[in-house]
Amino acid sequence: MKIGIVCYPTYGGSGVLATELGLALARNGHEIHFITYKRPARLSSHFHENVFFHEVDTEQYPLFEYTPYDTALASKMVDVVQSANLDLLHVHYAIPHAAVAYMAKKILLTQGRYLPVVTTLHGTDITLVGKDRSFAPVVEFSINKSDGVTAVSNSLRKQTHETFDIKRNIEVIYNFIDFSRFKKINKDHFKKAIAPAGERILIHVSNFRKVKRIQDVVQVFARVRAVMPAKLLLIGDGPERRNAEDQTRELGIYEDVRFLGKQDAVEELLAISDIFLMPSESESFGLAALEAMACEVPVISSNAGGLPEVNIHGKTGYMSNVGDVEDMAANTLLILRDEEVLAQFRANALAQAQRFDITEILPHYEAYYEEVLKSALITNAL
Ligand code: GMT
Repeated sequence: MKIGIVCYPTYGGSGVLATELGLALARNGHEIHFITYKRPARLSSHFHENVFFHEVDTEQYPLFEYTPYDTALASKMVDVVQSANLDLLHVHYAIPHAAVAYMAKKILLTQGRYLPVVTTLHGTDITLVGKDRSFAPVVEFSINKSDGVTAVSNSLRKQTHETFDIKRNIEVIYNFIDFSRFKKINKDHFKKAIAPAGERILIHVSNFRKVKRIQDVVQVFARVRAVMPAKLLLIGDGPERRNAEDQTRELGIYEDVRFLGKQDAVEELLAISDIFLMPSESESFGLAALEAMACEVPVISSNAGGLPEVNIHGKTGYMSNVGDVEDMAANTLLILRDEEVLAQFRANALAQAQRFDITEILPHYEAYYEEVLKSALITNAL
C-alpha cells in the first residue's frame, strides 16, 4: 500500500507512535510518505527504503499574525496524494489533522479521486484540547467524516463517545513497542556516573505539560529520598520544567535531580533506572510507561484514563489516585526496598510489555487499512 502519514513531528507520544508505525510499515514493504512541518524526531536522516518525507511549507507573509498552517497542510496533502498516488491517508491526533484531511479529500473529489482517511485519536485531542468549545464542533465533525477511526485504548474510545456525538465505530488499536530498540541493555558506566554510591534511580519522561503533574514526580521522589539514597532523572522539556527546578531547590533536593532535557536515546537512560514515575492527571495510554516496561522498569503511576490497561497494579508497578503522592511514594518503597521484589516487578513489566510488541499490533493496522479501503471501494461503486 502507499500510505501518507500526518502527525506532529515533535517528541510527543502521538508523533513517536506515528513515526514508528510508518517505519514498521515501510519495513513490511509498504510505501510511506510522512507529511509534517519538520522531520519527525524519531525519523533519522538516514536513508530508509520506502520512506519519503514531505515538509509542509509554512510561508510567512506580513499580513498573517498566524501562518495558516491548515491551508498549507491541506495543499501538501493534495499534492502528495496526487504525485505519489497514495491509497490512503492516516492522520494522527485529530486537531487539526482530521479536519484538514477532510478538506483535502473534498478537493480531490472534485478531481474524481476518492481518498480514504483513517484518523487515530491519541488522547488530549479528545480529553483536554478537543473538548474545548473552540475546537469541539470541528473535532466531532471530522471524526464522523473519517473513513476509519482508531483510539489507542478502550478508555479513550469510551471518553470519545462520552464527549462527542459519534455516529461510527471506533476501533481500539493499542500503542506498541519495538523491542529491537527498547530492551534492557548494559549501561553500567552511565549508572556509575549518575549514581556512584549505588543509589536507586527514579526516572520520568514527558513533555513537562501541566497534565503530567511534574510537581508530583518531585514530591514522590523527595519522600523516597528521605528514606533511601536515590537519584531522579527528568527527561524532556516543556512549560513546567522551570517550576520543577524551583521546587527541587525549595525542597533541598536539587543535587540529586538531573534535568537532562530532550534525549534521543531514552532507552539508554531507562536501562539504568529502577522505577518509572507517571503521576499524570490524564493519560489515554502512557506510551512512555510502556517504553519503560519494555526496558524492565516497573511503573508507579496514577490510575487515570488508559493507564490501568497498561500498568497492572501490584504486578508491573502500582497505581494511585491522581495527586496521592504519599501512596505513590509508599508503593515505590515497597518495590525498591527488596532486591527480589524489584526483580519480580521487572520481569512482570517485561512480560506485560510483550503483549504490545509491534509484531503483534502492526497486523491490526494493516487489516484495518484493508477494511477501510474495501469499504471505500464499495462506497465509490455505489
Ligand atoms: O502525553 C502527551 O502529552 C503527548 C500526547 C501526544 O498526543 O503526543 O500523548 C498522547 O498520545 C500518546 C500516544 O498515543 C499516549 O500514550 C499518551 O497517553 C497521550 N497523552 C495523554 O493522553 C495526556
